[in-house]
Amino acid sequence: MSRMFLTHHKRAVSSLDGAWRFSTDPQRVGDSEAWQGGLRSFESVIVPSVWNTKLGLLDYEGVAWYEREFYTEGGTLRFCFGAVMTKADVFLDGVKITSHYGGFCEFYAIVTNVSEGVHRLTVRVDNSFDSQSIPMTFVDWYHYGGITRSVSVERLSGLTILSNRMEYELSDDMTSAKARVALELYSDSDVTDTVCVELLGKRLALSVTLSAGECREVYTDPLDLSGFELWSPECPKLYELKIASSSDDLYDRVGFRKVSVEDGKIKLNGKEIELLGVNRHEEHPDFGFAFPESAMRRDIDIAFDMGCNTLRGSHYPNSQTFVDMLDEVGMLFWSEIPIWGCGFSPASLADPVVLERGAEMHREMTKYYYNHPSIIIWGMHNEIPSNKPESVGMASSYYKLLKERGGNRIVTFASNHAMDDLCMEYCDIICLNQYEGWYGGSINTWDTFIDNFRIRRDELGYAHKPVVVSEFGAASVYGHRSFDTTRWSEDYQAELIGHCLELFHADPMVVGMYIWQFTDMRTSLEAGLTRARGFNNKGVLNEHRNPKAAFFKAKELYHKFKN
Ligand code: ADA
Repeated sequence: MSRMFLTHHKRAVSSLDGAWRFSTDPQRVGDSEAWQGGLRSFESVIVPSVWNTKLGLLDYEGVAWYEREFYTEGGTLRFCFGAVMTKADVFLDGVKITSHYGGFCEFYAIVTNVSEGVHRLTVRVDNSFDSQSIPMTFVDWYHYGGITRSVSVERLSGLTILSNRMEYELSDDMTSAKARVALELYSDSDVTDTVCVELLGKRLALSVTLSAGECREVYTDPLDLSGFELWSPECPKLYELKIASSSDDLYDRVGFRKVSVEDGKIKLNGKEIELLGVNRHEEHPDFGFAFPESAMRRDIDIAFDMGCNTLRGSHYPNSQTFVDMLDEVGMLFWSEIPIWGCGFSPASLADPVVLERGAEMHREMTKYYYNHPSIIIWGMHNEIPSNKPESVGMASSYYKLLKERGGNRIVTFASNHAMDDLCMEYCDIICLNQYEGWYGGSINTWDTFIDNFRIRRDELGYAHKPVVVSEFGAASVYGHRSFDTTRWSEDYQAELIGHCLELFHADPMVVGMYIWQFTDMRTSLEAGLTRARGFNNKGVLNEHRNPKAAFFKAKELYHKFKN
């Protein structure tokens, strides 16, 4: 996978990015005609990309096939996909080797006894949406499709380290830690080998025996660590974690920090912190979800310039590369899965297929993103009908799952039912999406809203739960200026955002704010009917990252709040 550092020194990794053959399958005849045996007609595309950026395919939704050849010296191969939007069936030389559901997380397939020579890899991609898909049919972003993140093939032999998770507990004075590393190990043959783990100059060795084809999780003994610097936004100190067997290795980066909710405040490393943030989609109209890495870095620089100390990855896991960058620069992150609930009926909320798909996405997110110190918040879901009794099962089960698997993180969800939400038991902080002054009310009704919510929160017995306003904002068309601060003007948006930021900052109940949103972005055909240009225009930047008046307002205030 594409990361900001080399994850393997010994393991042979070959990129499969670049030109692939491609064919849409609007009639869905590929299965009956066995296209996995070879595409009959095709054009070329570049992987990673979304197919929608090909001329003529902007609104194509459905099935498409990808194939390419590659050469291997043979043996045991691991095919790694960064993300495929949304359902992938993968074939090697016409034989299915794996299927995966969910467009924003990595997955892999291991195949043994591959012969030396040239082989064909085929991927059937399906990005159709329905009442059981996650996301569902109706969302406020664009339904891109394709192989959107990098693909690679690795050659494995002997004891292989598939993944790791560093669990740690800091001492009270936060100068030492007890850490242990969970290792997911695999071997293609019967093997007994020693796995060495190195962290901060300490080294542990454990002997492991696996039988051919076995995949197992083992824990190292506890490592007593001292002398490290804490990871924080001011000093984002990262340490290399090296894991090696005699035939394989895995490198990762870890950081030590503590996030907690105490006395109605969020604390990082024991110090109160105010979250000054913005919601960001990993989307660009020229690239869709296949967001270029250089542009990621530029977005982070822009967010820093704006004065943000946090981003919300609305509304799905962002690429590992992006989160690596956040770890490096000390930007705090909220990561969530693409349950975007406006389209959810109460029946869907309780649908076992939907529940399990969401649970699996949470398991994947916590598995692959566990070691990132920048992630301080896991988001369970966004704007599900959490005022309906059917939502309680989803909220309570995801809360439990994330608390059990998510490490030291705040677990929450974004509610648009401030006054009648039934799920607020299942969050460490209360997060509200509210659009006073846009979908209803006015700029001035924000004050009443906050006061009313305080009364409700206290009546519910949640006075200890701090509040973050996870979404608020107004749309503006870039370049549309007005003396009268009318809606859709940059001036109205700047005034509303300025008012909200001052209000939230001054209120002791509110410990954080995430403006909706970082940039304008293309939205779905359905949502686009009510959105100028078919874009959600609530960005403080336009889609090309040109700043609107609201950007400068937020910049002025965020920098003021920090000083
Ligand atoms: C919701 C939703 C966002 C966006 C926003 C808006 O709160 O979570 O994804 O759709 O509304 O612009 O209306």
